[in-house]
Amino acid sequence: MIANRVISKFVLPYDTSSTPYNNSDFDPEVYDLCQQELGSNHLRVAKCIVVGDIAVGKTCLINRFGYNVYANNYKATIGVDFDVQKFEILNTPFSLQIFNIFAIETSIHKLLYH
Ligand SMILES: Nc1nc2c(ncn2[C@@H]2O[C@H](COP(=O)(O)OP(=O)(O)OP(=O)(O)O)[C@@H](O)[C@H]2O)c(=O)[nH]1
Ligand SMILES: [Mg+2]
Repeated sequence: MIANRVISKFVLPYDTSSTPYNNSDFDPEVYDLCQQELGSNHLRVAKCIVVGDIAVGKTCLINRFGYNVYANNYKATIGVDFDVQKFEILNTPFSLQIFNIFAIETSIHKLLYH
């Protein structure tokens, strides 16, 4: 597992004025749940859907986050791109599923948003 995907202490925001969250540590409930999960093979899954206007940088953001790469050439996403990143938080493994959805308004958007 990539070292920076192992999160053993709460990650504070880079700039506190740009986030509505002011937590300074994991919720006690998170500590309890992670403690209960220790030693189990159960894989937790979190999901994230990235949406936004055409060519605002959704795909670039995901590629930077997941693979630390950036490409200058624009290739429009067609349909839905799907990525999985594995993490370990407080010794509990989990997968983050990232759905990268193309921007052109189509029936699939209407289906997803309405
Ligand atoms: N200057 C600058 N350009 C960026 C940045 N992020 C992305 N781009 C450029 O913007 C263009 C579009 O980026 P994408 O990530 O493909 O955009 P997208 O939102 O996925 O576009 P769709 O898939 O069509 O919805 C590309 O040419 C990128 O190189 C940024 O932070 N700064
Ligand atoms: Mg894209």
